[in-house]
Amino acid sequence: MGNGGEIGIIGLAVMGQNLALNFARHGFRVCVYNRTAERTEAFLRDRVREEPITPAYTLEEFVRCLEHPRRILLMVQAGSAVDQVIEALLPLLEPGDLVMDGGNSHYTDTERRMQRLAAHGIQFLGVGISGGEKGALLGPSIMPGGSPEAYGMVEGMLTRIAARSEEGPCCAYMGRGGAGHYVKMVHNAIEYAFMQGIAEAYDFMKTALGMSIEAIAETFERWNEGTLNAFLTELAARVLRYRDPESGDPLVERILDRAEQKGTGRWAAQSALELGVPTPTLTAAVFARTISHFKADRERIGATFPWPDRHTGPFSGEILSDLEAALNVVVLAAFSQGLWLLSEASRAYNYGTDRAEVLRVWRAGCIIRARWLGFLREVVREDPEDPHLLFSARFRAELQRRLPAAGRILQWAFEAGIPMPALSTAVDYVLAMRRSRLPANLIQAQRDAFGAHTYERIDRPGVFHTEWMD
Ligand code: NBP
Repeated sequence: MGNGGEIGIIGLAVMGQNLALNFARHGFRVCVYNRTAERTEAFLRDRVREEPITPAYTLEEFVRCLEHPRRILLMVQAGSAVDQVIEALLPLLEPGDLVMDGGNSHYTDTERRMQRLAAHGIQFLGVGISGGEKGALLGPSIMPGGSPEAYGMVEGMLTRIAARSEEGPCCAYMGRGGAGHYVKMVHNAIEYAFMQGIAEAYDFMKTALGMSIEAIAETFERWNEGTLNAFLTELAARVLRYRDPESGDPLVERILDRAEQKGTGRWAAQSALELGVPTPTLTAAVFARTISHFKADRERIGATFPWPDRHTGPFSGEILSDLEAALNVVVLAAFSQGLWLLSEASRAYNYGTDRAEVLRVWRAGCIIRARWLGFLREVVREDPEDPHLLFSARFRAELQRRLPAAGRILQWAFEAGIPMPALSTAVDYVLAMRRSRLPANLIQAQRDAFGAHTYERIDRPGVFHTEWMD
């Protein structure tokens, strides 16, 4: 141990700056480097005060600034930038050094980079970080994956800067290889579904019930006091309450209805398809954003496709509690699907991911932090090997008592012309998973009839083919 930096951060956009300040405010000596020197200078000038942060303006200087073995966190744009920085760093590093990628990298890229660096004796961790810029500064949720030895080199530091819940620091080892980035990807997919569910509830209140934006905000605030207590529920209310300084109207009503995405939700859907794990609600949330992009097409089609668009009622006073129950169904289905996907990925890729630890790490600091997480963790701990939350009687009971309300909301939504893809897939998912016999027998018969694909029978073992057209 010397006076060198205990951690080096490359990339000083919003996340890198805030993480550097977070480490430094916890007493760690930090060295920072950014490709464009002006950004480093602006950071030091505008944000660094007493914190032990040392700038470097070349990679050579940066590497010299760090004590051995070096611990370096990359916070650059996901994609080719990560490879470029790694290639530039590689000749400057020594065996035993550790590089971490804290961006939203694809888990297969992480595995590839891990192998590339391992060939040079350099450790690599793929570190999922959630919480946005505020979380990075005040305490994010941190999901590191890679070798246990590499994690051991930074465990103390990462747990110090992480958010804390009543269950401890929101940082834990997520497993081998690309597990950290895989868990972060699933986190983001659940985030997509949760946000889509919230957007559908808002649409229902606005379009079917004709509620004012204020009344909708109030409803989310009330829901935030109950089982839907979550960062995203609270955020929805806050965003709805914000008024456009120019017009005085709720700003949300002036925002173009085209939702962007950076890829993690799509990657999760692709991975689910590859692994054969049904994640219809997570995937529906990705497609909902995709459909939102076709604004001009929607306007053109809608102009000649009349529908009531506003329910004529009468609504019972129970409708908002039905809607609250329906959003709970979306949230529970999203977690159920995400955790199933994690279970299968851990098995297929040999991650060794402990899903109870994942849920503990998601308790605070991250975007999907929610009251349900404590309950979900208990359910997973009942039988950690079970891929399905649906195998738990307690979990099923929570869904079952809300399903009729969710069904009523879907009926009303249909009449009012409101698409609710997150809710309808959530309900379908539960209905399909509780059904011992699905109509897949007819699909098998047709496949055999047109393509001789064969089928199995329920009354005797074997593989069969029939000449159906005779
Ligand atoms: P950005 O994703 O906007 O990346 C900007 C940084 O990447 C700058 O420091 C830039 O340097 C650097 N960079 C680029 Br672009 N190309 C480079 C290259 N070829 N070589 C070296 N540096 C390069 O920053 P961010 O929003 O802070 O996010 C960082 C990572 O964290 C991303 O992977 C992001 O997905 C992830 N993340 C972000 C959030 C969030 O809320 N923003 C939350 C969780 C995770 P320059 O100054 O020289 O252009």
